[in-house]
Amino acid sequence: RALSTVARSKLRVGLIPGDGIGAEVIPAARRAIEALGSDIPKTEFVDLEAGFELFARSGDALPEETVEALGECDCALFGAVSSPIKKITGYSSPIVALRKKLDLYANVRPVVSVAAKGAEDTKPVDLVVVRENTECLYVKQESQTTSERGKEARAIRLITEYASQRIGKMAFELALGRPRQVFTIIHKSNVLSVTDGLFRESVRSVPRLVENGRYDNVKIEEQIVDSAVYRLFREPQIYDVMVAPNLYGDIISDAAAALVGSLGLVPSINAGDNFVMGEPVHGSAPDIAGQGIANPLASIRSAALMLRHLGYTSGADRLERAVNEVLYEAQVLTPDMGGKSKTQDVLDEVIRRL
Ligand code: GGG
Repeated sequence: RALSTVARSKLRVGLIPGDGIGAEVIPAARRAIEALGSDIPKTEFVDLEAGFELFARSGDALPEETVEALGECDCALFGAVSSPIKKITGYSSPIVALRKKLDLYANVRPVVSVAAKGAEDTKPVDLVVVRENTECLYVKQESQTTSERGKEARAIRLITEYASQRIGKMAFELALGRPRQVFTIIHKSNVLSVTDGLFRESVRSVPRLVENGRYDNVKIEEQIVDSAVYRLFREPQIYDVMVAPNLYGDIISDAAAALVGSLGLVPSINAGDNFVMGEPVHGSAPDIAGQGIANPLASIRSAALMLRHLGYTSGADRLERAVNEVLYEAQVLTPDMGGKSKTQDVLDEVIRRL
């Protein structure tokens, strides 16, 4: 469900590289957008800050100026954030907060394989994970107490009918635009019958809430999350649109990236009714940050998804086609794909093929 294509004389894009390799891949995506020329309106980029590195410097991971400035933008690109695994007083994940503040309730993550020239694609993958982006365990209401047996930690998992129905609707709309129109609800309601049960029922109720049998041709299936992961690795071709609560969607989409060669290839958008933010699925990759070898393709694809969501189809098509050609030729690839090329080389190759 693309945002309405209002006639824009200028496209204002917020850029939030975040941490680690975010500072390498987001500038690459910017260059790729700039190279589109007249396929999109004249673009203005707004550099914005957020992330753990910013928190370490300033004590604030998500400055109010960043949130306010995004309010003046048409869309944004977010790189990555590296939250520490231990609780740090005063720190909270800026990407989780941004998704909530901007009500970007859907994280849409297409996972598509592109076989290299001459290679046989034995397990072609073309699926999209639609991850609910505002609830589940990511409400981050955790607490710790002590009993006679020692420390006890608890987390609240929030699932609402409202959020489950709206993510369901977004996923059904996506399914309508895909050739196979297979729709799989991922849950664990055999164990979590209240929370996952509500997610499952709410998503299932969506076709009854829309008029004229709009989703009548969509084939609705469902799968318990653990068996879904098993089948994803055995027979990924069975999946088309997978809709999942926040945590399962996060894990499934990272795992599915293993089927298409690299996490460095998988893009996403965080989409709400009024704003869209592209974001590569990969994290900040501190092990390779600063070496100039991060794969820019997930960020360039995220830029394409963002433009498509805004209605700039020809620009999005050109970016996606150029990325797919680079993958098909398989000559200029970063080390995560088994190549020896640098971020800059891959970017140059994409731009050359635009
Ligand atoms: N671009 C995705 C990303 O940054 N992933 C790492 C992640 O999930 N971070 C969550 C966090 O650190 O808050």
